[in-house]
Amino acid sequence: MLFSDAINDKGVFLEKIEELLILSDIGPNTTAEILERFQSINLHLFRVNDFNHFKELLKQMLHELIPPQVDTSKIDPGMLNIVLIMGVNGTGKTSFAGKLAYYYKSKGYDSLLVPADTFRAGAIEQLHYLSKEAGVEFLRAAPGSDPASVVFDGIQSARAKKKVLLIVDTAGRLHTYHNLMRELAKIKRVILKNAPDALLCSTLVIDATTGQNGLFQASNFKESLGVSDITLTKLDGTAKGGIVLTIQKELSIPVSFIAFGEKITDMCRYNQDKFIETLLD
Ligand SMILES: Nc1nc2c(ncn2[C@@H]2O[C@H](COP(=O)(O)OP(=O)(O)OP(=O)(O)O)[C@@H](O)[C@H]2O)c(=O)[nH]1
Ligand SMILES: [Mg+2]
Repeated sequence: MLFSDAINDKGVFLEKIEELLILSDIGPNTTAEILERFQSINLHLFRVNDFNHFKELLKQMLHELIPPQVDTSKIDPGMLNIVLIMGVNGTGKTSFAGKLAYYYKSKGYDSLLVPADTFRAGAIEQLHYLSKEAGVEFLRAAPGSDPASVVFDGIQSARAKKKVLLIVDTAGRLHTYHNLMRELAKIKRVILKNAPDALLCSTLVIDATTGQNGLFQASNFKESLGVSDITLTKLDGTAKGGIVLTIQKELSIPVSFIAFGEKITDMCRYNQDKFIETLLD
């Protein structure tokens, strides 16, 4: 192969890499960073006629750029564990609450599901239905009641019933975004005040189909409320959800679970190696 052919191939392959990254939703900044790294690699190091070699290099780069996966399976059976599920409207929070209860039940950890979305008509019943599917208890709450009071009741009830896990579903949309953040902050204060000894995990649910907006959501929730980890939903569609790699890289928030369907079993732990593999398929 002539040297000029090699240069041409490199250019074509880099365009393909760029396309792959754009389609993965990893975001413009990380895409630019990766392309820059490719540009700085000596041409002789490339097996220029082998696109799979480029892909392998890309995987290597992603592993270097993204912090290594941390173990977020932190249920401590010796104390009360609380998962506060947060996120914007429609990301899959309530579905995830049911899936999580089912998942932990299968691991031997019993939970109480708490409907702190008292705002949206039907949200309480939706969670009640899921609790029956998951085979776990559900805390009754009246529509329109104060979500922080519901969480307070949930903490007392979980303690009385010696539950290992309290899973709190929250609203995604209130009259304004500001109100949503204020309500979540109040819920968090109630948890910290009334269960200071509990292990609290504040999980942000991000919908893979929202693409780049995921970074904006993660940044906002982190700043306003603190985020322990992320669950990425709706990976059963065409969206690849690569934005979580950029979220891990730029905001240092780990990913714990992925959801890929509407059934209660359509969820599993996040596996970074597998995720990157699928992303580049
Ligand atoms: N395809 C698919 N659909 C999902 C997934 N997770 C949730 N859904 C669907 O997305 C829609 C919204 O899910 P919810 O769980 O109600 O979302 P939410 O965040 O609780 O919504 P709000 O409480 O209104 O903010 C429902 O139709 C769910 O069945 C998923 O992983 N894949
Ligand atoms: Mg909901």
